[in-house]
Amino acid sequence: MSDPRLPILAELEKKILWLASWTIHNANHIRPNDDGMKVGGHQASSASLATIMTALYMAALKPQDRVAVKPHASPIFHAINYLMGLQTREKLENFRGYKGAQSYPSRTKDIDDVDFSTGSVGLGVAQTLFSSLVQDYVKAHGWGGDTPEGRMVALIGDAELDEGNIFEALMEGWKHGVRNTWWVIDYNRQSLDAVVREGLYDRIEQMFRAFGWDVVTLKYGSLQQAAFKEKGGERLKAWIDSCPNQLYSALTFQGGAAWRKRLMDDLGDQGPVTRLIEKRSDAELSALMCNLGGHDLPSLLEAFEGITHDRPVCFLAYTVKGFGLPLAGHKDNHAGLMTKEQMEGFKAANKVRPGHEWDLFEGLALPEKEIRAFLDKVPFFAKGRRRHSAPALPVPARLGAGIQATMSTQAGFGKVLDELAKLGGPLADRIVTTAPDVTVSTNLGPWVNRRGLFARASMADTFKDERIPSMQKWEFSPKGQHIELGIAEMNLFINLSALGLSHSIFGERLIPIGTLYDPFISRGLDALNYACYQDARFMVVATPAGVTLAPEGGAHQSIATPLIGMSQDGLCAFEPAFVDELAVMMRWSFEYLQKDGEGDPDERTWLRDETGGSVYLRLSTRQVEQPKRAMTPELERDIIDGAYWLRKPGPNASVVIAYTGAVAPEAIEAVGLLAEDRRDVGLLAITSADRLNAGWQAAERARQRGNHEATSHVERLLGDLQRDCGIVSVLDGHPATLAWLGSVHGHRQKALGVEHFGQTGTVADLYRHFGIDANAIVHAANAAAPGRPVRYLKALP
Ligand SMILES: Cc1ncc(C[n+]2csc(CCOP(=O)(O)OP(=O)(O)O)c2C)c(N)n1
Ligand SMILES: [Mg+2]
Repeated sequence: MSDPRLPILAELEKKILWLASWTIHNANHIRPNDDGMKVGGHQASSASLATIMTALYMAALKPQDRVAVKPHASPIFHAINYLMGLQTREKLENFRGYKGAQSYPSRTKDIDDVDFSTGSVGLGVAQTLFSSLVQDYVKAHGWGGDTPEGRMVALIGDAELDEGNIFEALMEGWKHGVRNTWWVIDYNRQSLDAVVREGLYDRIEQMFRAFGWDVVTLKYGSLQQAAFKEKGGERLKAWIDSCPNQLYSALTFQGGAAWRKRLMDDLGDQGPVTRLIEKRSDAELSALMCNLGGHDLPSLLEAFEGITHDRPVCFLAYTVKGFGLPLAGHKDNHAGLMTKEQMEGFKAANKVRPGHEWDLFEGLALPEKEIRAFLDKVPFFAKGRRRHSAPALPVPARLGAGIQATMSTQAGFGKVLDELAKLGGPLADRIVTTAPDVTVSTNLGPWVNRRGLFARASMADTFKDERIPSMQKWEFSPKGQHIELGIAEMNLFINLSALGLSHSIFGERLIPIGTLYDPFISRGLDALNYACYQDARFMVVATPAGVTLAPEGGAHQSIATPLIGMSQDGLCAFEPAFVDELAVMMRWSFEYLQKDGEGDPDERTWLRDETGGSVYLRLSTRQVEQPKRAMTPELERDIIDGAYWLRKPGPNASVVIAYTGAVAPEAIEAVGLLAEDRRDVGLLAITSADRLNAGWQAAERARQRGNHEATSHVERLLGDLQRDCGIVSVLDGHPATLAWLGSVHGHRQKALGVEHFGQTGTVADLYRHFGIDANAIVHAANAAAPGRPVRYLKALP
């Protein structure tokens, strides 16, 4: 018996395709090409997924499922939500415009429930896999109540599979026994520029099977399956199977008459095949040839609803790019838009009267009442919004760090976590750490020893059982709190992205902390940006950093990361010099990660901390003598605001030294040397160039808007310096990070830092080589500040 939902679903599919196409056509914000014509908007890419998304959203999905939609199918997504009353006409009319519906589904900017943002192809795909692992993590820890397990679904373009991060994710998923993950490949055999290689399906299939996935191929729609059963049908099937992608696309574009000519030329036998072809009109023949599995509702429903296990599944769904539109199949259709005339024809075909383009039930063959009744019961939307929240966990007033006379910030990080693990409590229990094969070398070892590694099934540590002495316990259990990853940094950031959305996706708060070597931030940078873009909340701890890791060699040195820390939206960057600062930063961060408030910026800093965000800590392995000091509330506040005077300049200061991070001893030494010849030299400890700069920018904007009183932290700090006082800034990173300090009040500045790759040697060798040692600082001070030359200058190398 035929599925009673099919007639309504077919109507809805038509409506969804219409609304998406109209949204694009109607939008004023599509970029004009050189002829002044509008292009772009992804009409063809959207159409390709219209049937699949209808089957999923309107029938197969459950409320607990979550979806990452191929970025350029956003108009279909918005159309579905509009149909369900979750998107507004106003936003669709303003598609791609200021505050309109987004070109690519966006969790933060769209009003409809985008489960996972997409845009940079490949990342949303991997996000579903990691989100599924997070679901396992949450369930294994006994959280999440009795909500059934959801399927994490990605709708993927076939050319999207070129992105390497997808394969990295597959490998990681295999290691962790990923479940409940569905990847639906929109196999339209077209990318942006071209038609994809022949035989790609075969590679895809073998690859997924190699990683333990089920593969369901949806190649022939039900019309085709029926035709194959007719006399001569076998030969038609053989022809389809051997038809090159380019030709299939070209004929699809040309339509029924072209199909007829080509099929008759190739297959005409004046017998059964000829009859099979001839008994169909051009339109019917075209419909038959475009009736691929991915455009066949009965096949799609059967495939999706037939899955009763939790193994990961790849659906390889054959589709037509531009399905149902005059652009169908044309290799240049990626940015193609229907002409006015084509749109008029499409409108007429959909029985939409002028002025009724946005009417939900316009032109549909079934009664509105019947369709409304169906929409009211669509399972996926039945439980209301899919966004959850979770209360913020309390954070202890102080974090212990077991500070020793001499230690590194990296060791301090390990210590803070170790103390937290020991202390226990709700925060410690919700922390989940993760690292790409650098757990031990980034000092997560003590934490992992106490809290264990996560796996759904327990695994003993054989070394321990065999009584072989080792510093590291490596025990896996469902209660473990560390997710060990392979080396791929992309996976680290997407895992952080998934963990950092747990409160919103699964309603359970996690505090994710990921560690990696600082230079490899660049390896995962797009995924980091992606995680921030969808407002995932996590702490990334990057260590070791800069050239200070000296003998480890040039390949592992990082130069640009402080600038990344400053410029990455959604990420607040700190670089401590001392462990007591780090403990303050981590404590503050645990609260900051959990905030999602609104409100005006703080008038002291001009930072908008109530909104919360993620945090990046750039740490070092350099052993540094720790200051013996009491942590006062004022000092705490200044550390978080981004800077404090380690030595306050006197009223006659001719120069101040501003430093960040591991070069603190050099800055302190330089100030000592300078003090012999200059009075009142100041030493500014910059704990966050990012926050200091952001506050300054924000205060400036506030002043431009008429708030003349607005003053930021850095403006106050430097406000008492005399007009001709010089500033020397220094850090183990790109000098531009701090080079703006002189512009705050117009002081002359010399900015020291690292600009070149790759020397190896001792810290002293390298600091001398790059000009960030005490001698270089003194030289720069001499050049920046008026007055007599300072003594103790050695020649610069
Ligand atoms: C990382 C990244 N690189 C490039 C692009 C630009 N881009 C958008 S869609 C596309 C082609 C996608 O082809 P496919 O995945 O087959 O989807 P289809 O257009 O066929 O629907 C490209 C190159 C992007 N969005 N992200
Ligand atoms: Mg494609």
